Amino acid sequence: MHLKSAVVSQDEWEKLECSFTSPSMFEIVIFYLWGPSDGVDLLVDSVEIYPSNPLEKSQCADIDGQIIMNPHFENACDSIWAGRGCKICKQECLNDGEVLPWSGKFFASAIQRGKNYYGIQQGITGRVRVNTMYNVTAMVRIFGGVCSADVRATVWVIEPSFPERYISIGNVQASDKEWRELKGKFFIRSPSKEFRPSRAIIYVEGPPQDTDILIDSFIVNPAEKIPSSFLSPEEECGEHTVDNAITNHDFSEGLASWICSGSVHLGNSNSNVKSNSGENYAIVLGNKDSGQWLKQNITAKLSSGSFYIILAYFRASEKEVEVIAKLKLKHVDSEETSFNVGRSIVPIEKWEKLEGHFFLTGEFESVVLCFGCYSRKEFFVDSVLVFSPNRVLPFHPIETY
Ligand SMILES: [Ca+2]
Ligand SMILES: [Ca+2]
Repeated sequence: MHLKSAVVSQDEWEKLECSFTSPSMFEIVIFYLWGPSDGVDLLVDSVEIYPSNPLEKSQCADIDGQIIMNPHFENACDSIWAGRGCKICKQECLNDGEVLPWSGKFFASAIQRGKNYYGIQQGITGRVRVNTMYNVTAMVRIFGGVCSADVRATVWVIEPSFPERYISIGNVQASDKEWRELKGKFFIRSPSKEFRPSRAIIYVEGPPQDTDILIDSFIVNPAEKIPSSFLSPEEECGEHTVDNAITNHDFSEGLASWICSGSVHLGNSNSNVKSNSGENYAIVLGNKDSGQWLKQNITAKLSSGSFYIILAYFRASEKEVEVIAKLKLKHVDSEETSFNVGRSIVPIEKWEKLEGHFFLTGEFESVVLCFGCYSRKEFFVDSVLVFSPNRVLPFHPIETY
């Protein structure tokens, strides 16, 4: 969809203003600016996109990192909060004034719920930040059906080329007699800031079907940021100890615990390449046959239903090398499968970090992590880390189900 174009110069900033109607159904919408010919830099200072109805503009602003729009259900914005498999209504009171809002004039109710996981939801794609801890406080209640039931809040995250994740925020035993506070936290773990979810939805569900969920407010605020050093192997293996699934991750015990069926040998800092950690690193020669790559069997260290992050440092011996991280996975009663879990083009002059991730489901027999490249080029490996963010954040276990 072409929006508008303008002739701009290098002398001054030019304002480009236009409007568009968003399609009613969409998976992903990408906004982009382009135009100048090759070799000419395009400078962009600020971009604002908001609904043309001025009432809604303030609700869309990211005030103090607030990611929920209409958090108190006081505005009539049907498209912001939506039913998840059921209908939602805006209410002033229920049962002749027996149920009144906890605050303000209105609350919402999710009605005609056919399943216990039906409820109320809001899309937070684009507003939610990764690697940021969010605090959640919601006032909830139930109506009709049972007099007490568990109400849960969850974030559903979809990322490119990655299985969807359900991150549990928290739950509360809700009552039909009073409003109760649902408190929780959530954190969308990502290997890097650039790696953003293509879709994120926050939702509330839980009680038996036909019991209405009432919700008066849903507040989400950023809590504490995880320092970026958190993702660096040196830091993590030092101060914040993570549960590294890799044994002898820095090659300090030579090649112990590593499977070296191809051409693998040990290098050390006495040569002209200084190791990335400790004294040693591995030197691997690429091979078309990935069976000949550097491997480690990590089956015993992993558990099903968990998300894992891989971090490792690589460096090329001569020219730059495309290094690939593969996982060879054998499930019970099925053939071994292998898939790429990370990839990086590494230079000769410095150690380059490779970041990857994978998700394990089902009952597996063996999991082997492999590093290699398909051409007969030589590269160095050091400081290998495979960990589950669940275990790094004991104060907020990420549940995946
Ligand atoms: Ca309210
Ligand atoms: Ca080392």
